[in-house]
Amino acid sequence: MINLRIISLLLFTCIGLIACGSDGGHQVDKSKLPDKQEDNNQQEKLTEFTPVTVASLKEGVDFPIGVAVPAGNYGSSILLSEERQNLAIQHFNQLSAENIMKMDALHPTQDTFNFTDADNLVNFASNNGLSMHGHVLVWHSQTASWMRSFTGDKQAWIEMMENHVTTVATHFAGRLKSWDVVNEAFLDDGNYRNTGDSGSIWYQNIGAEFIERAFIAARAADPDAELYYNDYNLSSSAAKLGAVVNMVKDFQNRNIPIDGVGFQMHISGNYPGISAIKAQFQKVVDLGIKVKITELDIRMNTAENLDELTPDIAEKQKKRYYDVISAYLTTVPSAQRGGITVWGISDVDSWIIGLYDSPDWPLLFNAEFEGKPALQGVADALAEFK
Ligand code: 9MR
Repeated sequence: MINLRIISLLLFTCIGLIACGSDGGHQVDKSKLPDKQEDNNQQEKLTEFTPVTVASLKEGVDFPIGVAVPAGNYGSSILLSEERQNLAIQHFNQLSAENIMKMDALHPTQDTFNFTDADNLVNFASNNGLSMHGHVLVWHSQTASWMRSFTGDKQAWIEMMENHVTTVATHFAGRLKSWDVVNEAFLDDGNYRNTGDSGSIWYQNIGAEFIERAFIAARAADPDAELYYNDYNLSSSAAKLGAVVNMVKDFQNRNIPIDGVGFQMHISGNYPGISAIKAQFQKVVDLGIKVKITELDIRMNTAENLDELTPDIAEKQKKRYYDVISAYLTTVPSAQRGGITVWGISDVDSWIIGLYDSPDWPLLFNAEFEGKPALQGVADALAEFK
């Protein structure tokens, strides 16, 4: 009873202080203070985009600074676009194929592999001094239709999957720096992706064992490539990253090869928070393997409902890119940096476009292929912490 009284007395006092505004115990008459919030807003309203003076993002950086690019039959193929080629060569030292090294592209029928488009891209990269990150050997999405209708027992499925991994990794052996070996095998709650529309034919037909079998086959086919497990929401979901960490520990105990974890990082302007991102990176750093940001893009129009990118939002995006890159560089020691890849060159190429009702500008270059303030944010963080 007495306790209750004391609690309610405290509560009333607190509510009173909050209502009046409290400054270290003194009551403050808010009406006499300038409206700080409004002042700040007025100060922050930008009428122009802040200048971008980045000569080359990769300059002086000793780890991969990558970008995903379309190739093959995709409309905006880098091999047909001088603007994209120029920016890729000027700013980046690594490429990922956005689509053309996926299962459906490389292995259209059970007995046919089609390496032409991917070879053209890999040759373009090496002719211009860029390394390649392979994306992706085994994924539940963009599988070939013959794979989805494949029938056979568990052993037959294992052989079918291993044949894909072995043939593809052997074909590119010595030409790729690294591979996403398995992509998105876990759900956000930490369970294996299994049934439903976005279920995994690999898990359904082989079980969790498909993951280690893919890593073993990839290592045997290309002993020098770094092998990554790659997934989205790893910087926000403790349950999902927890499952990945447990898998890596299990692999390490049983000598299954794995060199790193790929954090896709399709994120927004305000989520996840920077301290959460750092804490999640740290969990993989603690395993002694590499951390790679594999698919970075930052959506900015999740709440504002804008028609076009304003200087203010561009500035927020610049700070957000700066913060994310800084978080990576201050958390991941040099020896464990697998690098940073953005998922596309120009905003017009982004997979985000068309996904939502409102437009967005998630990347480092605008529709005119000019560097955005976001580019400056990345460059500033690299210069400060690399
Ligand atoms: O950017 C890719 C887009 O062009 C494809 O239509 C899409 C199909 O699933 O895949 C996109 O890339 C994805 C990547 O391969 C894996 N992580 C998520 C990426 C964005 O969806």
